[in-house]
Amino acid sequence: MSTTTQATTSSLLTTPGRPRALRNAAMVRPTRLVNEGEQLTLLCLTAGSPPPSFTWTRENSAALPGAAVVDPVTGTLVIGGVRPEDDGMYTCTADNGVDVVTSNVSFAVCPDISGCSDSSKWCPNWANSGECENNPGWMLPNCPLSCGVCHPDLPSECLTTKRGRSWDTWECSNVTDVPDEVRTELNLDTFYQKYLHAYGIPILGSSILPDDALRRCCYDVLFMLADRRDLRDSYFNVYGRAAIMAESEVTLDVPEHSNMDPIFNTRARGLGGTTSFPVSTGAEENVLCYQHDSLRVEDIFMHEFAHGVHNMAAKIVIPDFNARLEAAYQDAMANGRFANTYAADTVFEYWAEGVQSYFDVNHERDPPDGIHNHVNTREELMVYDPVLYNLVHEVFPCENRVVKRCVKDYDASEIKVDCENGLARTLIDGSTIFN
Ligand SMILES: [Ca+2]
Ligand SMILES: [Ca+2]
Ligand SMILES: [Zn+2]
Repeated sequence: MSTTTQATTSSLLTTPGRPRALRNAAMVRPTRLVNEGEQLTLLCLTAGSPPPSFTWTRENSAALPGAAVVDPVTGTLVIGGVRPEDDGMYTCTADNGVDVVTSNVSFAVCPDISGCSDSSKWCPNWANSGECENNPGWMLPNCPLSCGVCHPDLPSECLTTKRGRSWDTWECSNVTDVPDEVRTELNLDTFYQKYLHAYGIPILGSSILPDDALRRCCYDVLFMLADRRDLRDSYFNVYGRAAIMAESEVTLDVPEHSNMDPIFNTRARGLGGTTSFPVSTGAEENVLCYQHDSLRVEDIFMHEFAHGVHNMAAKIVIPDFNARLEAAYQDAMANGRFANTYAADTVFEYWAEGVQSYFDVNHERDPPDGIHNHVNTREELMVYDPVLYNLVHEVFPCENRVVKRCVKDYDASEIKVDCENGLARTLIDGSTIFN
């Protein structure tokens, strides 16, 4: 799944009588392609006694990026805000005075291409057949991305390894094994043994996850990506997926999250997807509304998936979305809105809490209790913070009403799809999911 290399000093590893030897592997998860501006984490996995010290170097003796920081204890190298020129091969060296081991990792950086787009989905095909040279008068202005006008050095994988358009179909009822072609294309760990899909976006769980938890997750993804084709295409295109942890599983059991700080095992029952770790997660006890769930009062997966829609779709597809959201957040903070709530924590939580209220699945506390306030409905959000409401509405223009996970009245539910000017292209009948 990633570009690990084995330690180059295997003879040392088998020499008897030595202190426990080092072994060492450098890796970047979950893919060797990273997007410009994102934080990149390179791991230097090792074990040994005494504990080693770590050194990172680059090929051709190039200097480490200015934004690179190495954790002296774990050896992890973090580059905050990676730039295209930071790409290439990096070498981790671990030395504990007994052994010295090295391993390499390389990655490519996809530049931000949001300011350069093709006007037709056929542009890549036309470019491949030589049309940029044969017909430049039309091609260069209409297919600037595929013709390499704006990014002549664009690594081809930045275009060709993406998945493309989402599907017009879904299967949210009949849970199956993970299809081989999906497992291969998304490099899915064998932890995942159960599968549904919403518009081709995999909905995943382990063998012990109840099927109904996967169905509810699939309904949520179907629901939250119904409103705009461009947004679900984007979530699909960056290999987006959703997963539900069984009640007995924890955050680090999710393969994409297995290298996170273990504190997330007790702190989180779901995380939003990002383009680096493109899985949005939730938990069985919450999606199925178990009585003993400590977070039962609110829909955690919808909160987390709102992060995923933001990170993997809205900010990529909608012009100036992040700048406008940030401005709304700053204005809210300056005017005391969401004081003493989680929405005030960061612009990301401001967004996700706003989405929860828009879909009437937030918790309500009045006075605010440090996490929530009185705003927990669409109507209240519209009155309390109209700018945030408008941003949420821009992403969810169909104004669909979700079936609440504790009410489960799917029979009477419909999901409008692809709404422009309030007019839906089609409808999804909610009763087809739980039958
Ligand atoms: Ca909330
Ligand atoms: Ca309220
Ligand atoms: Zn959040």
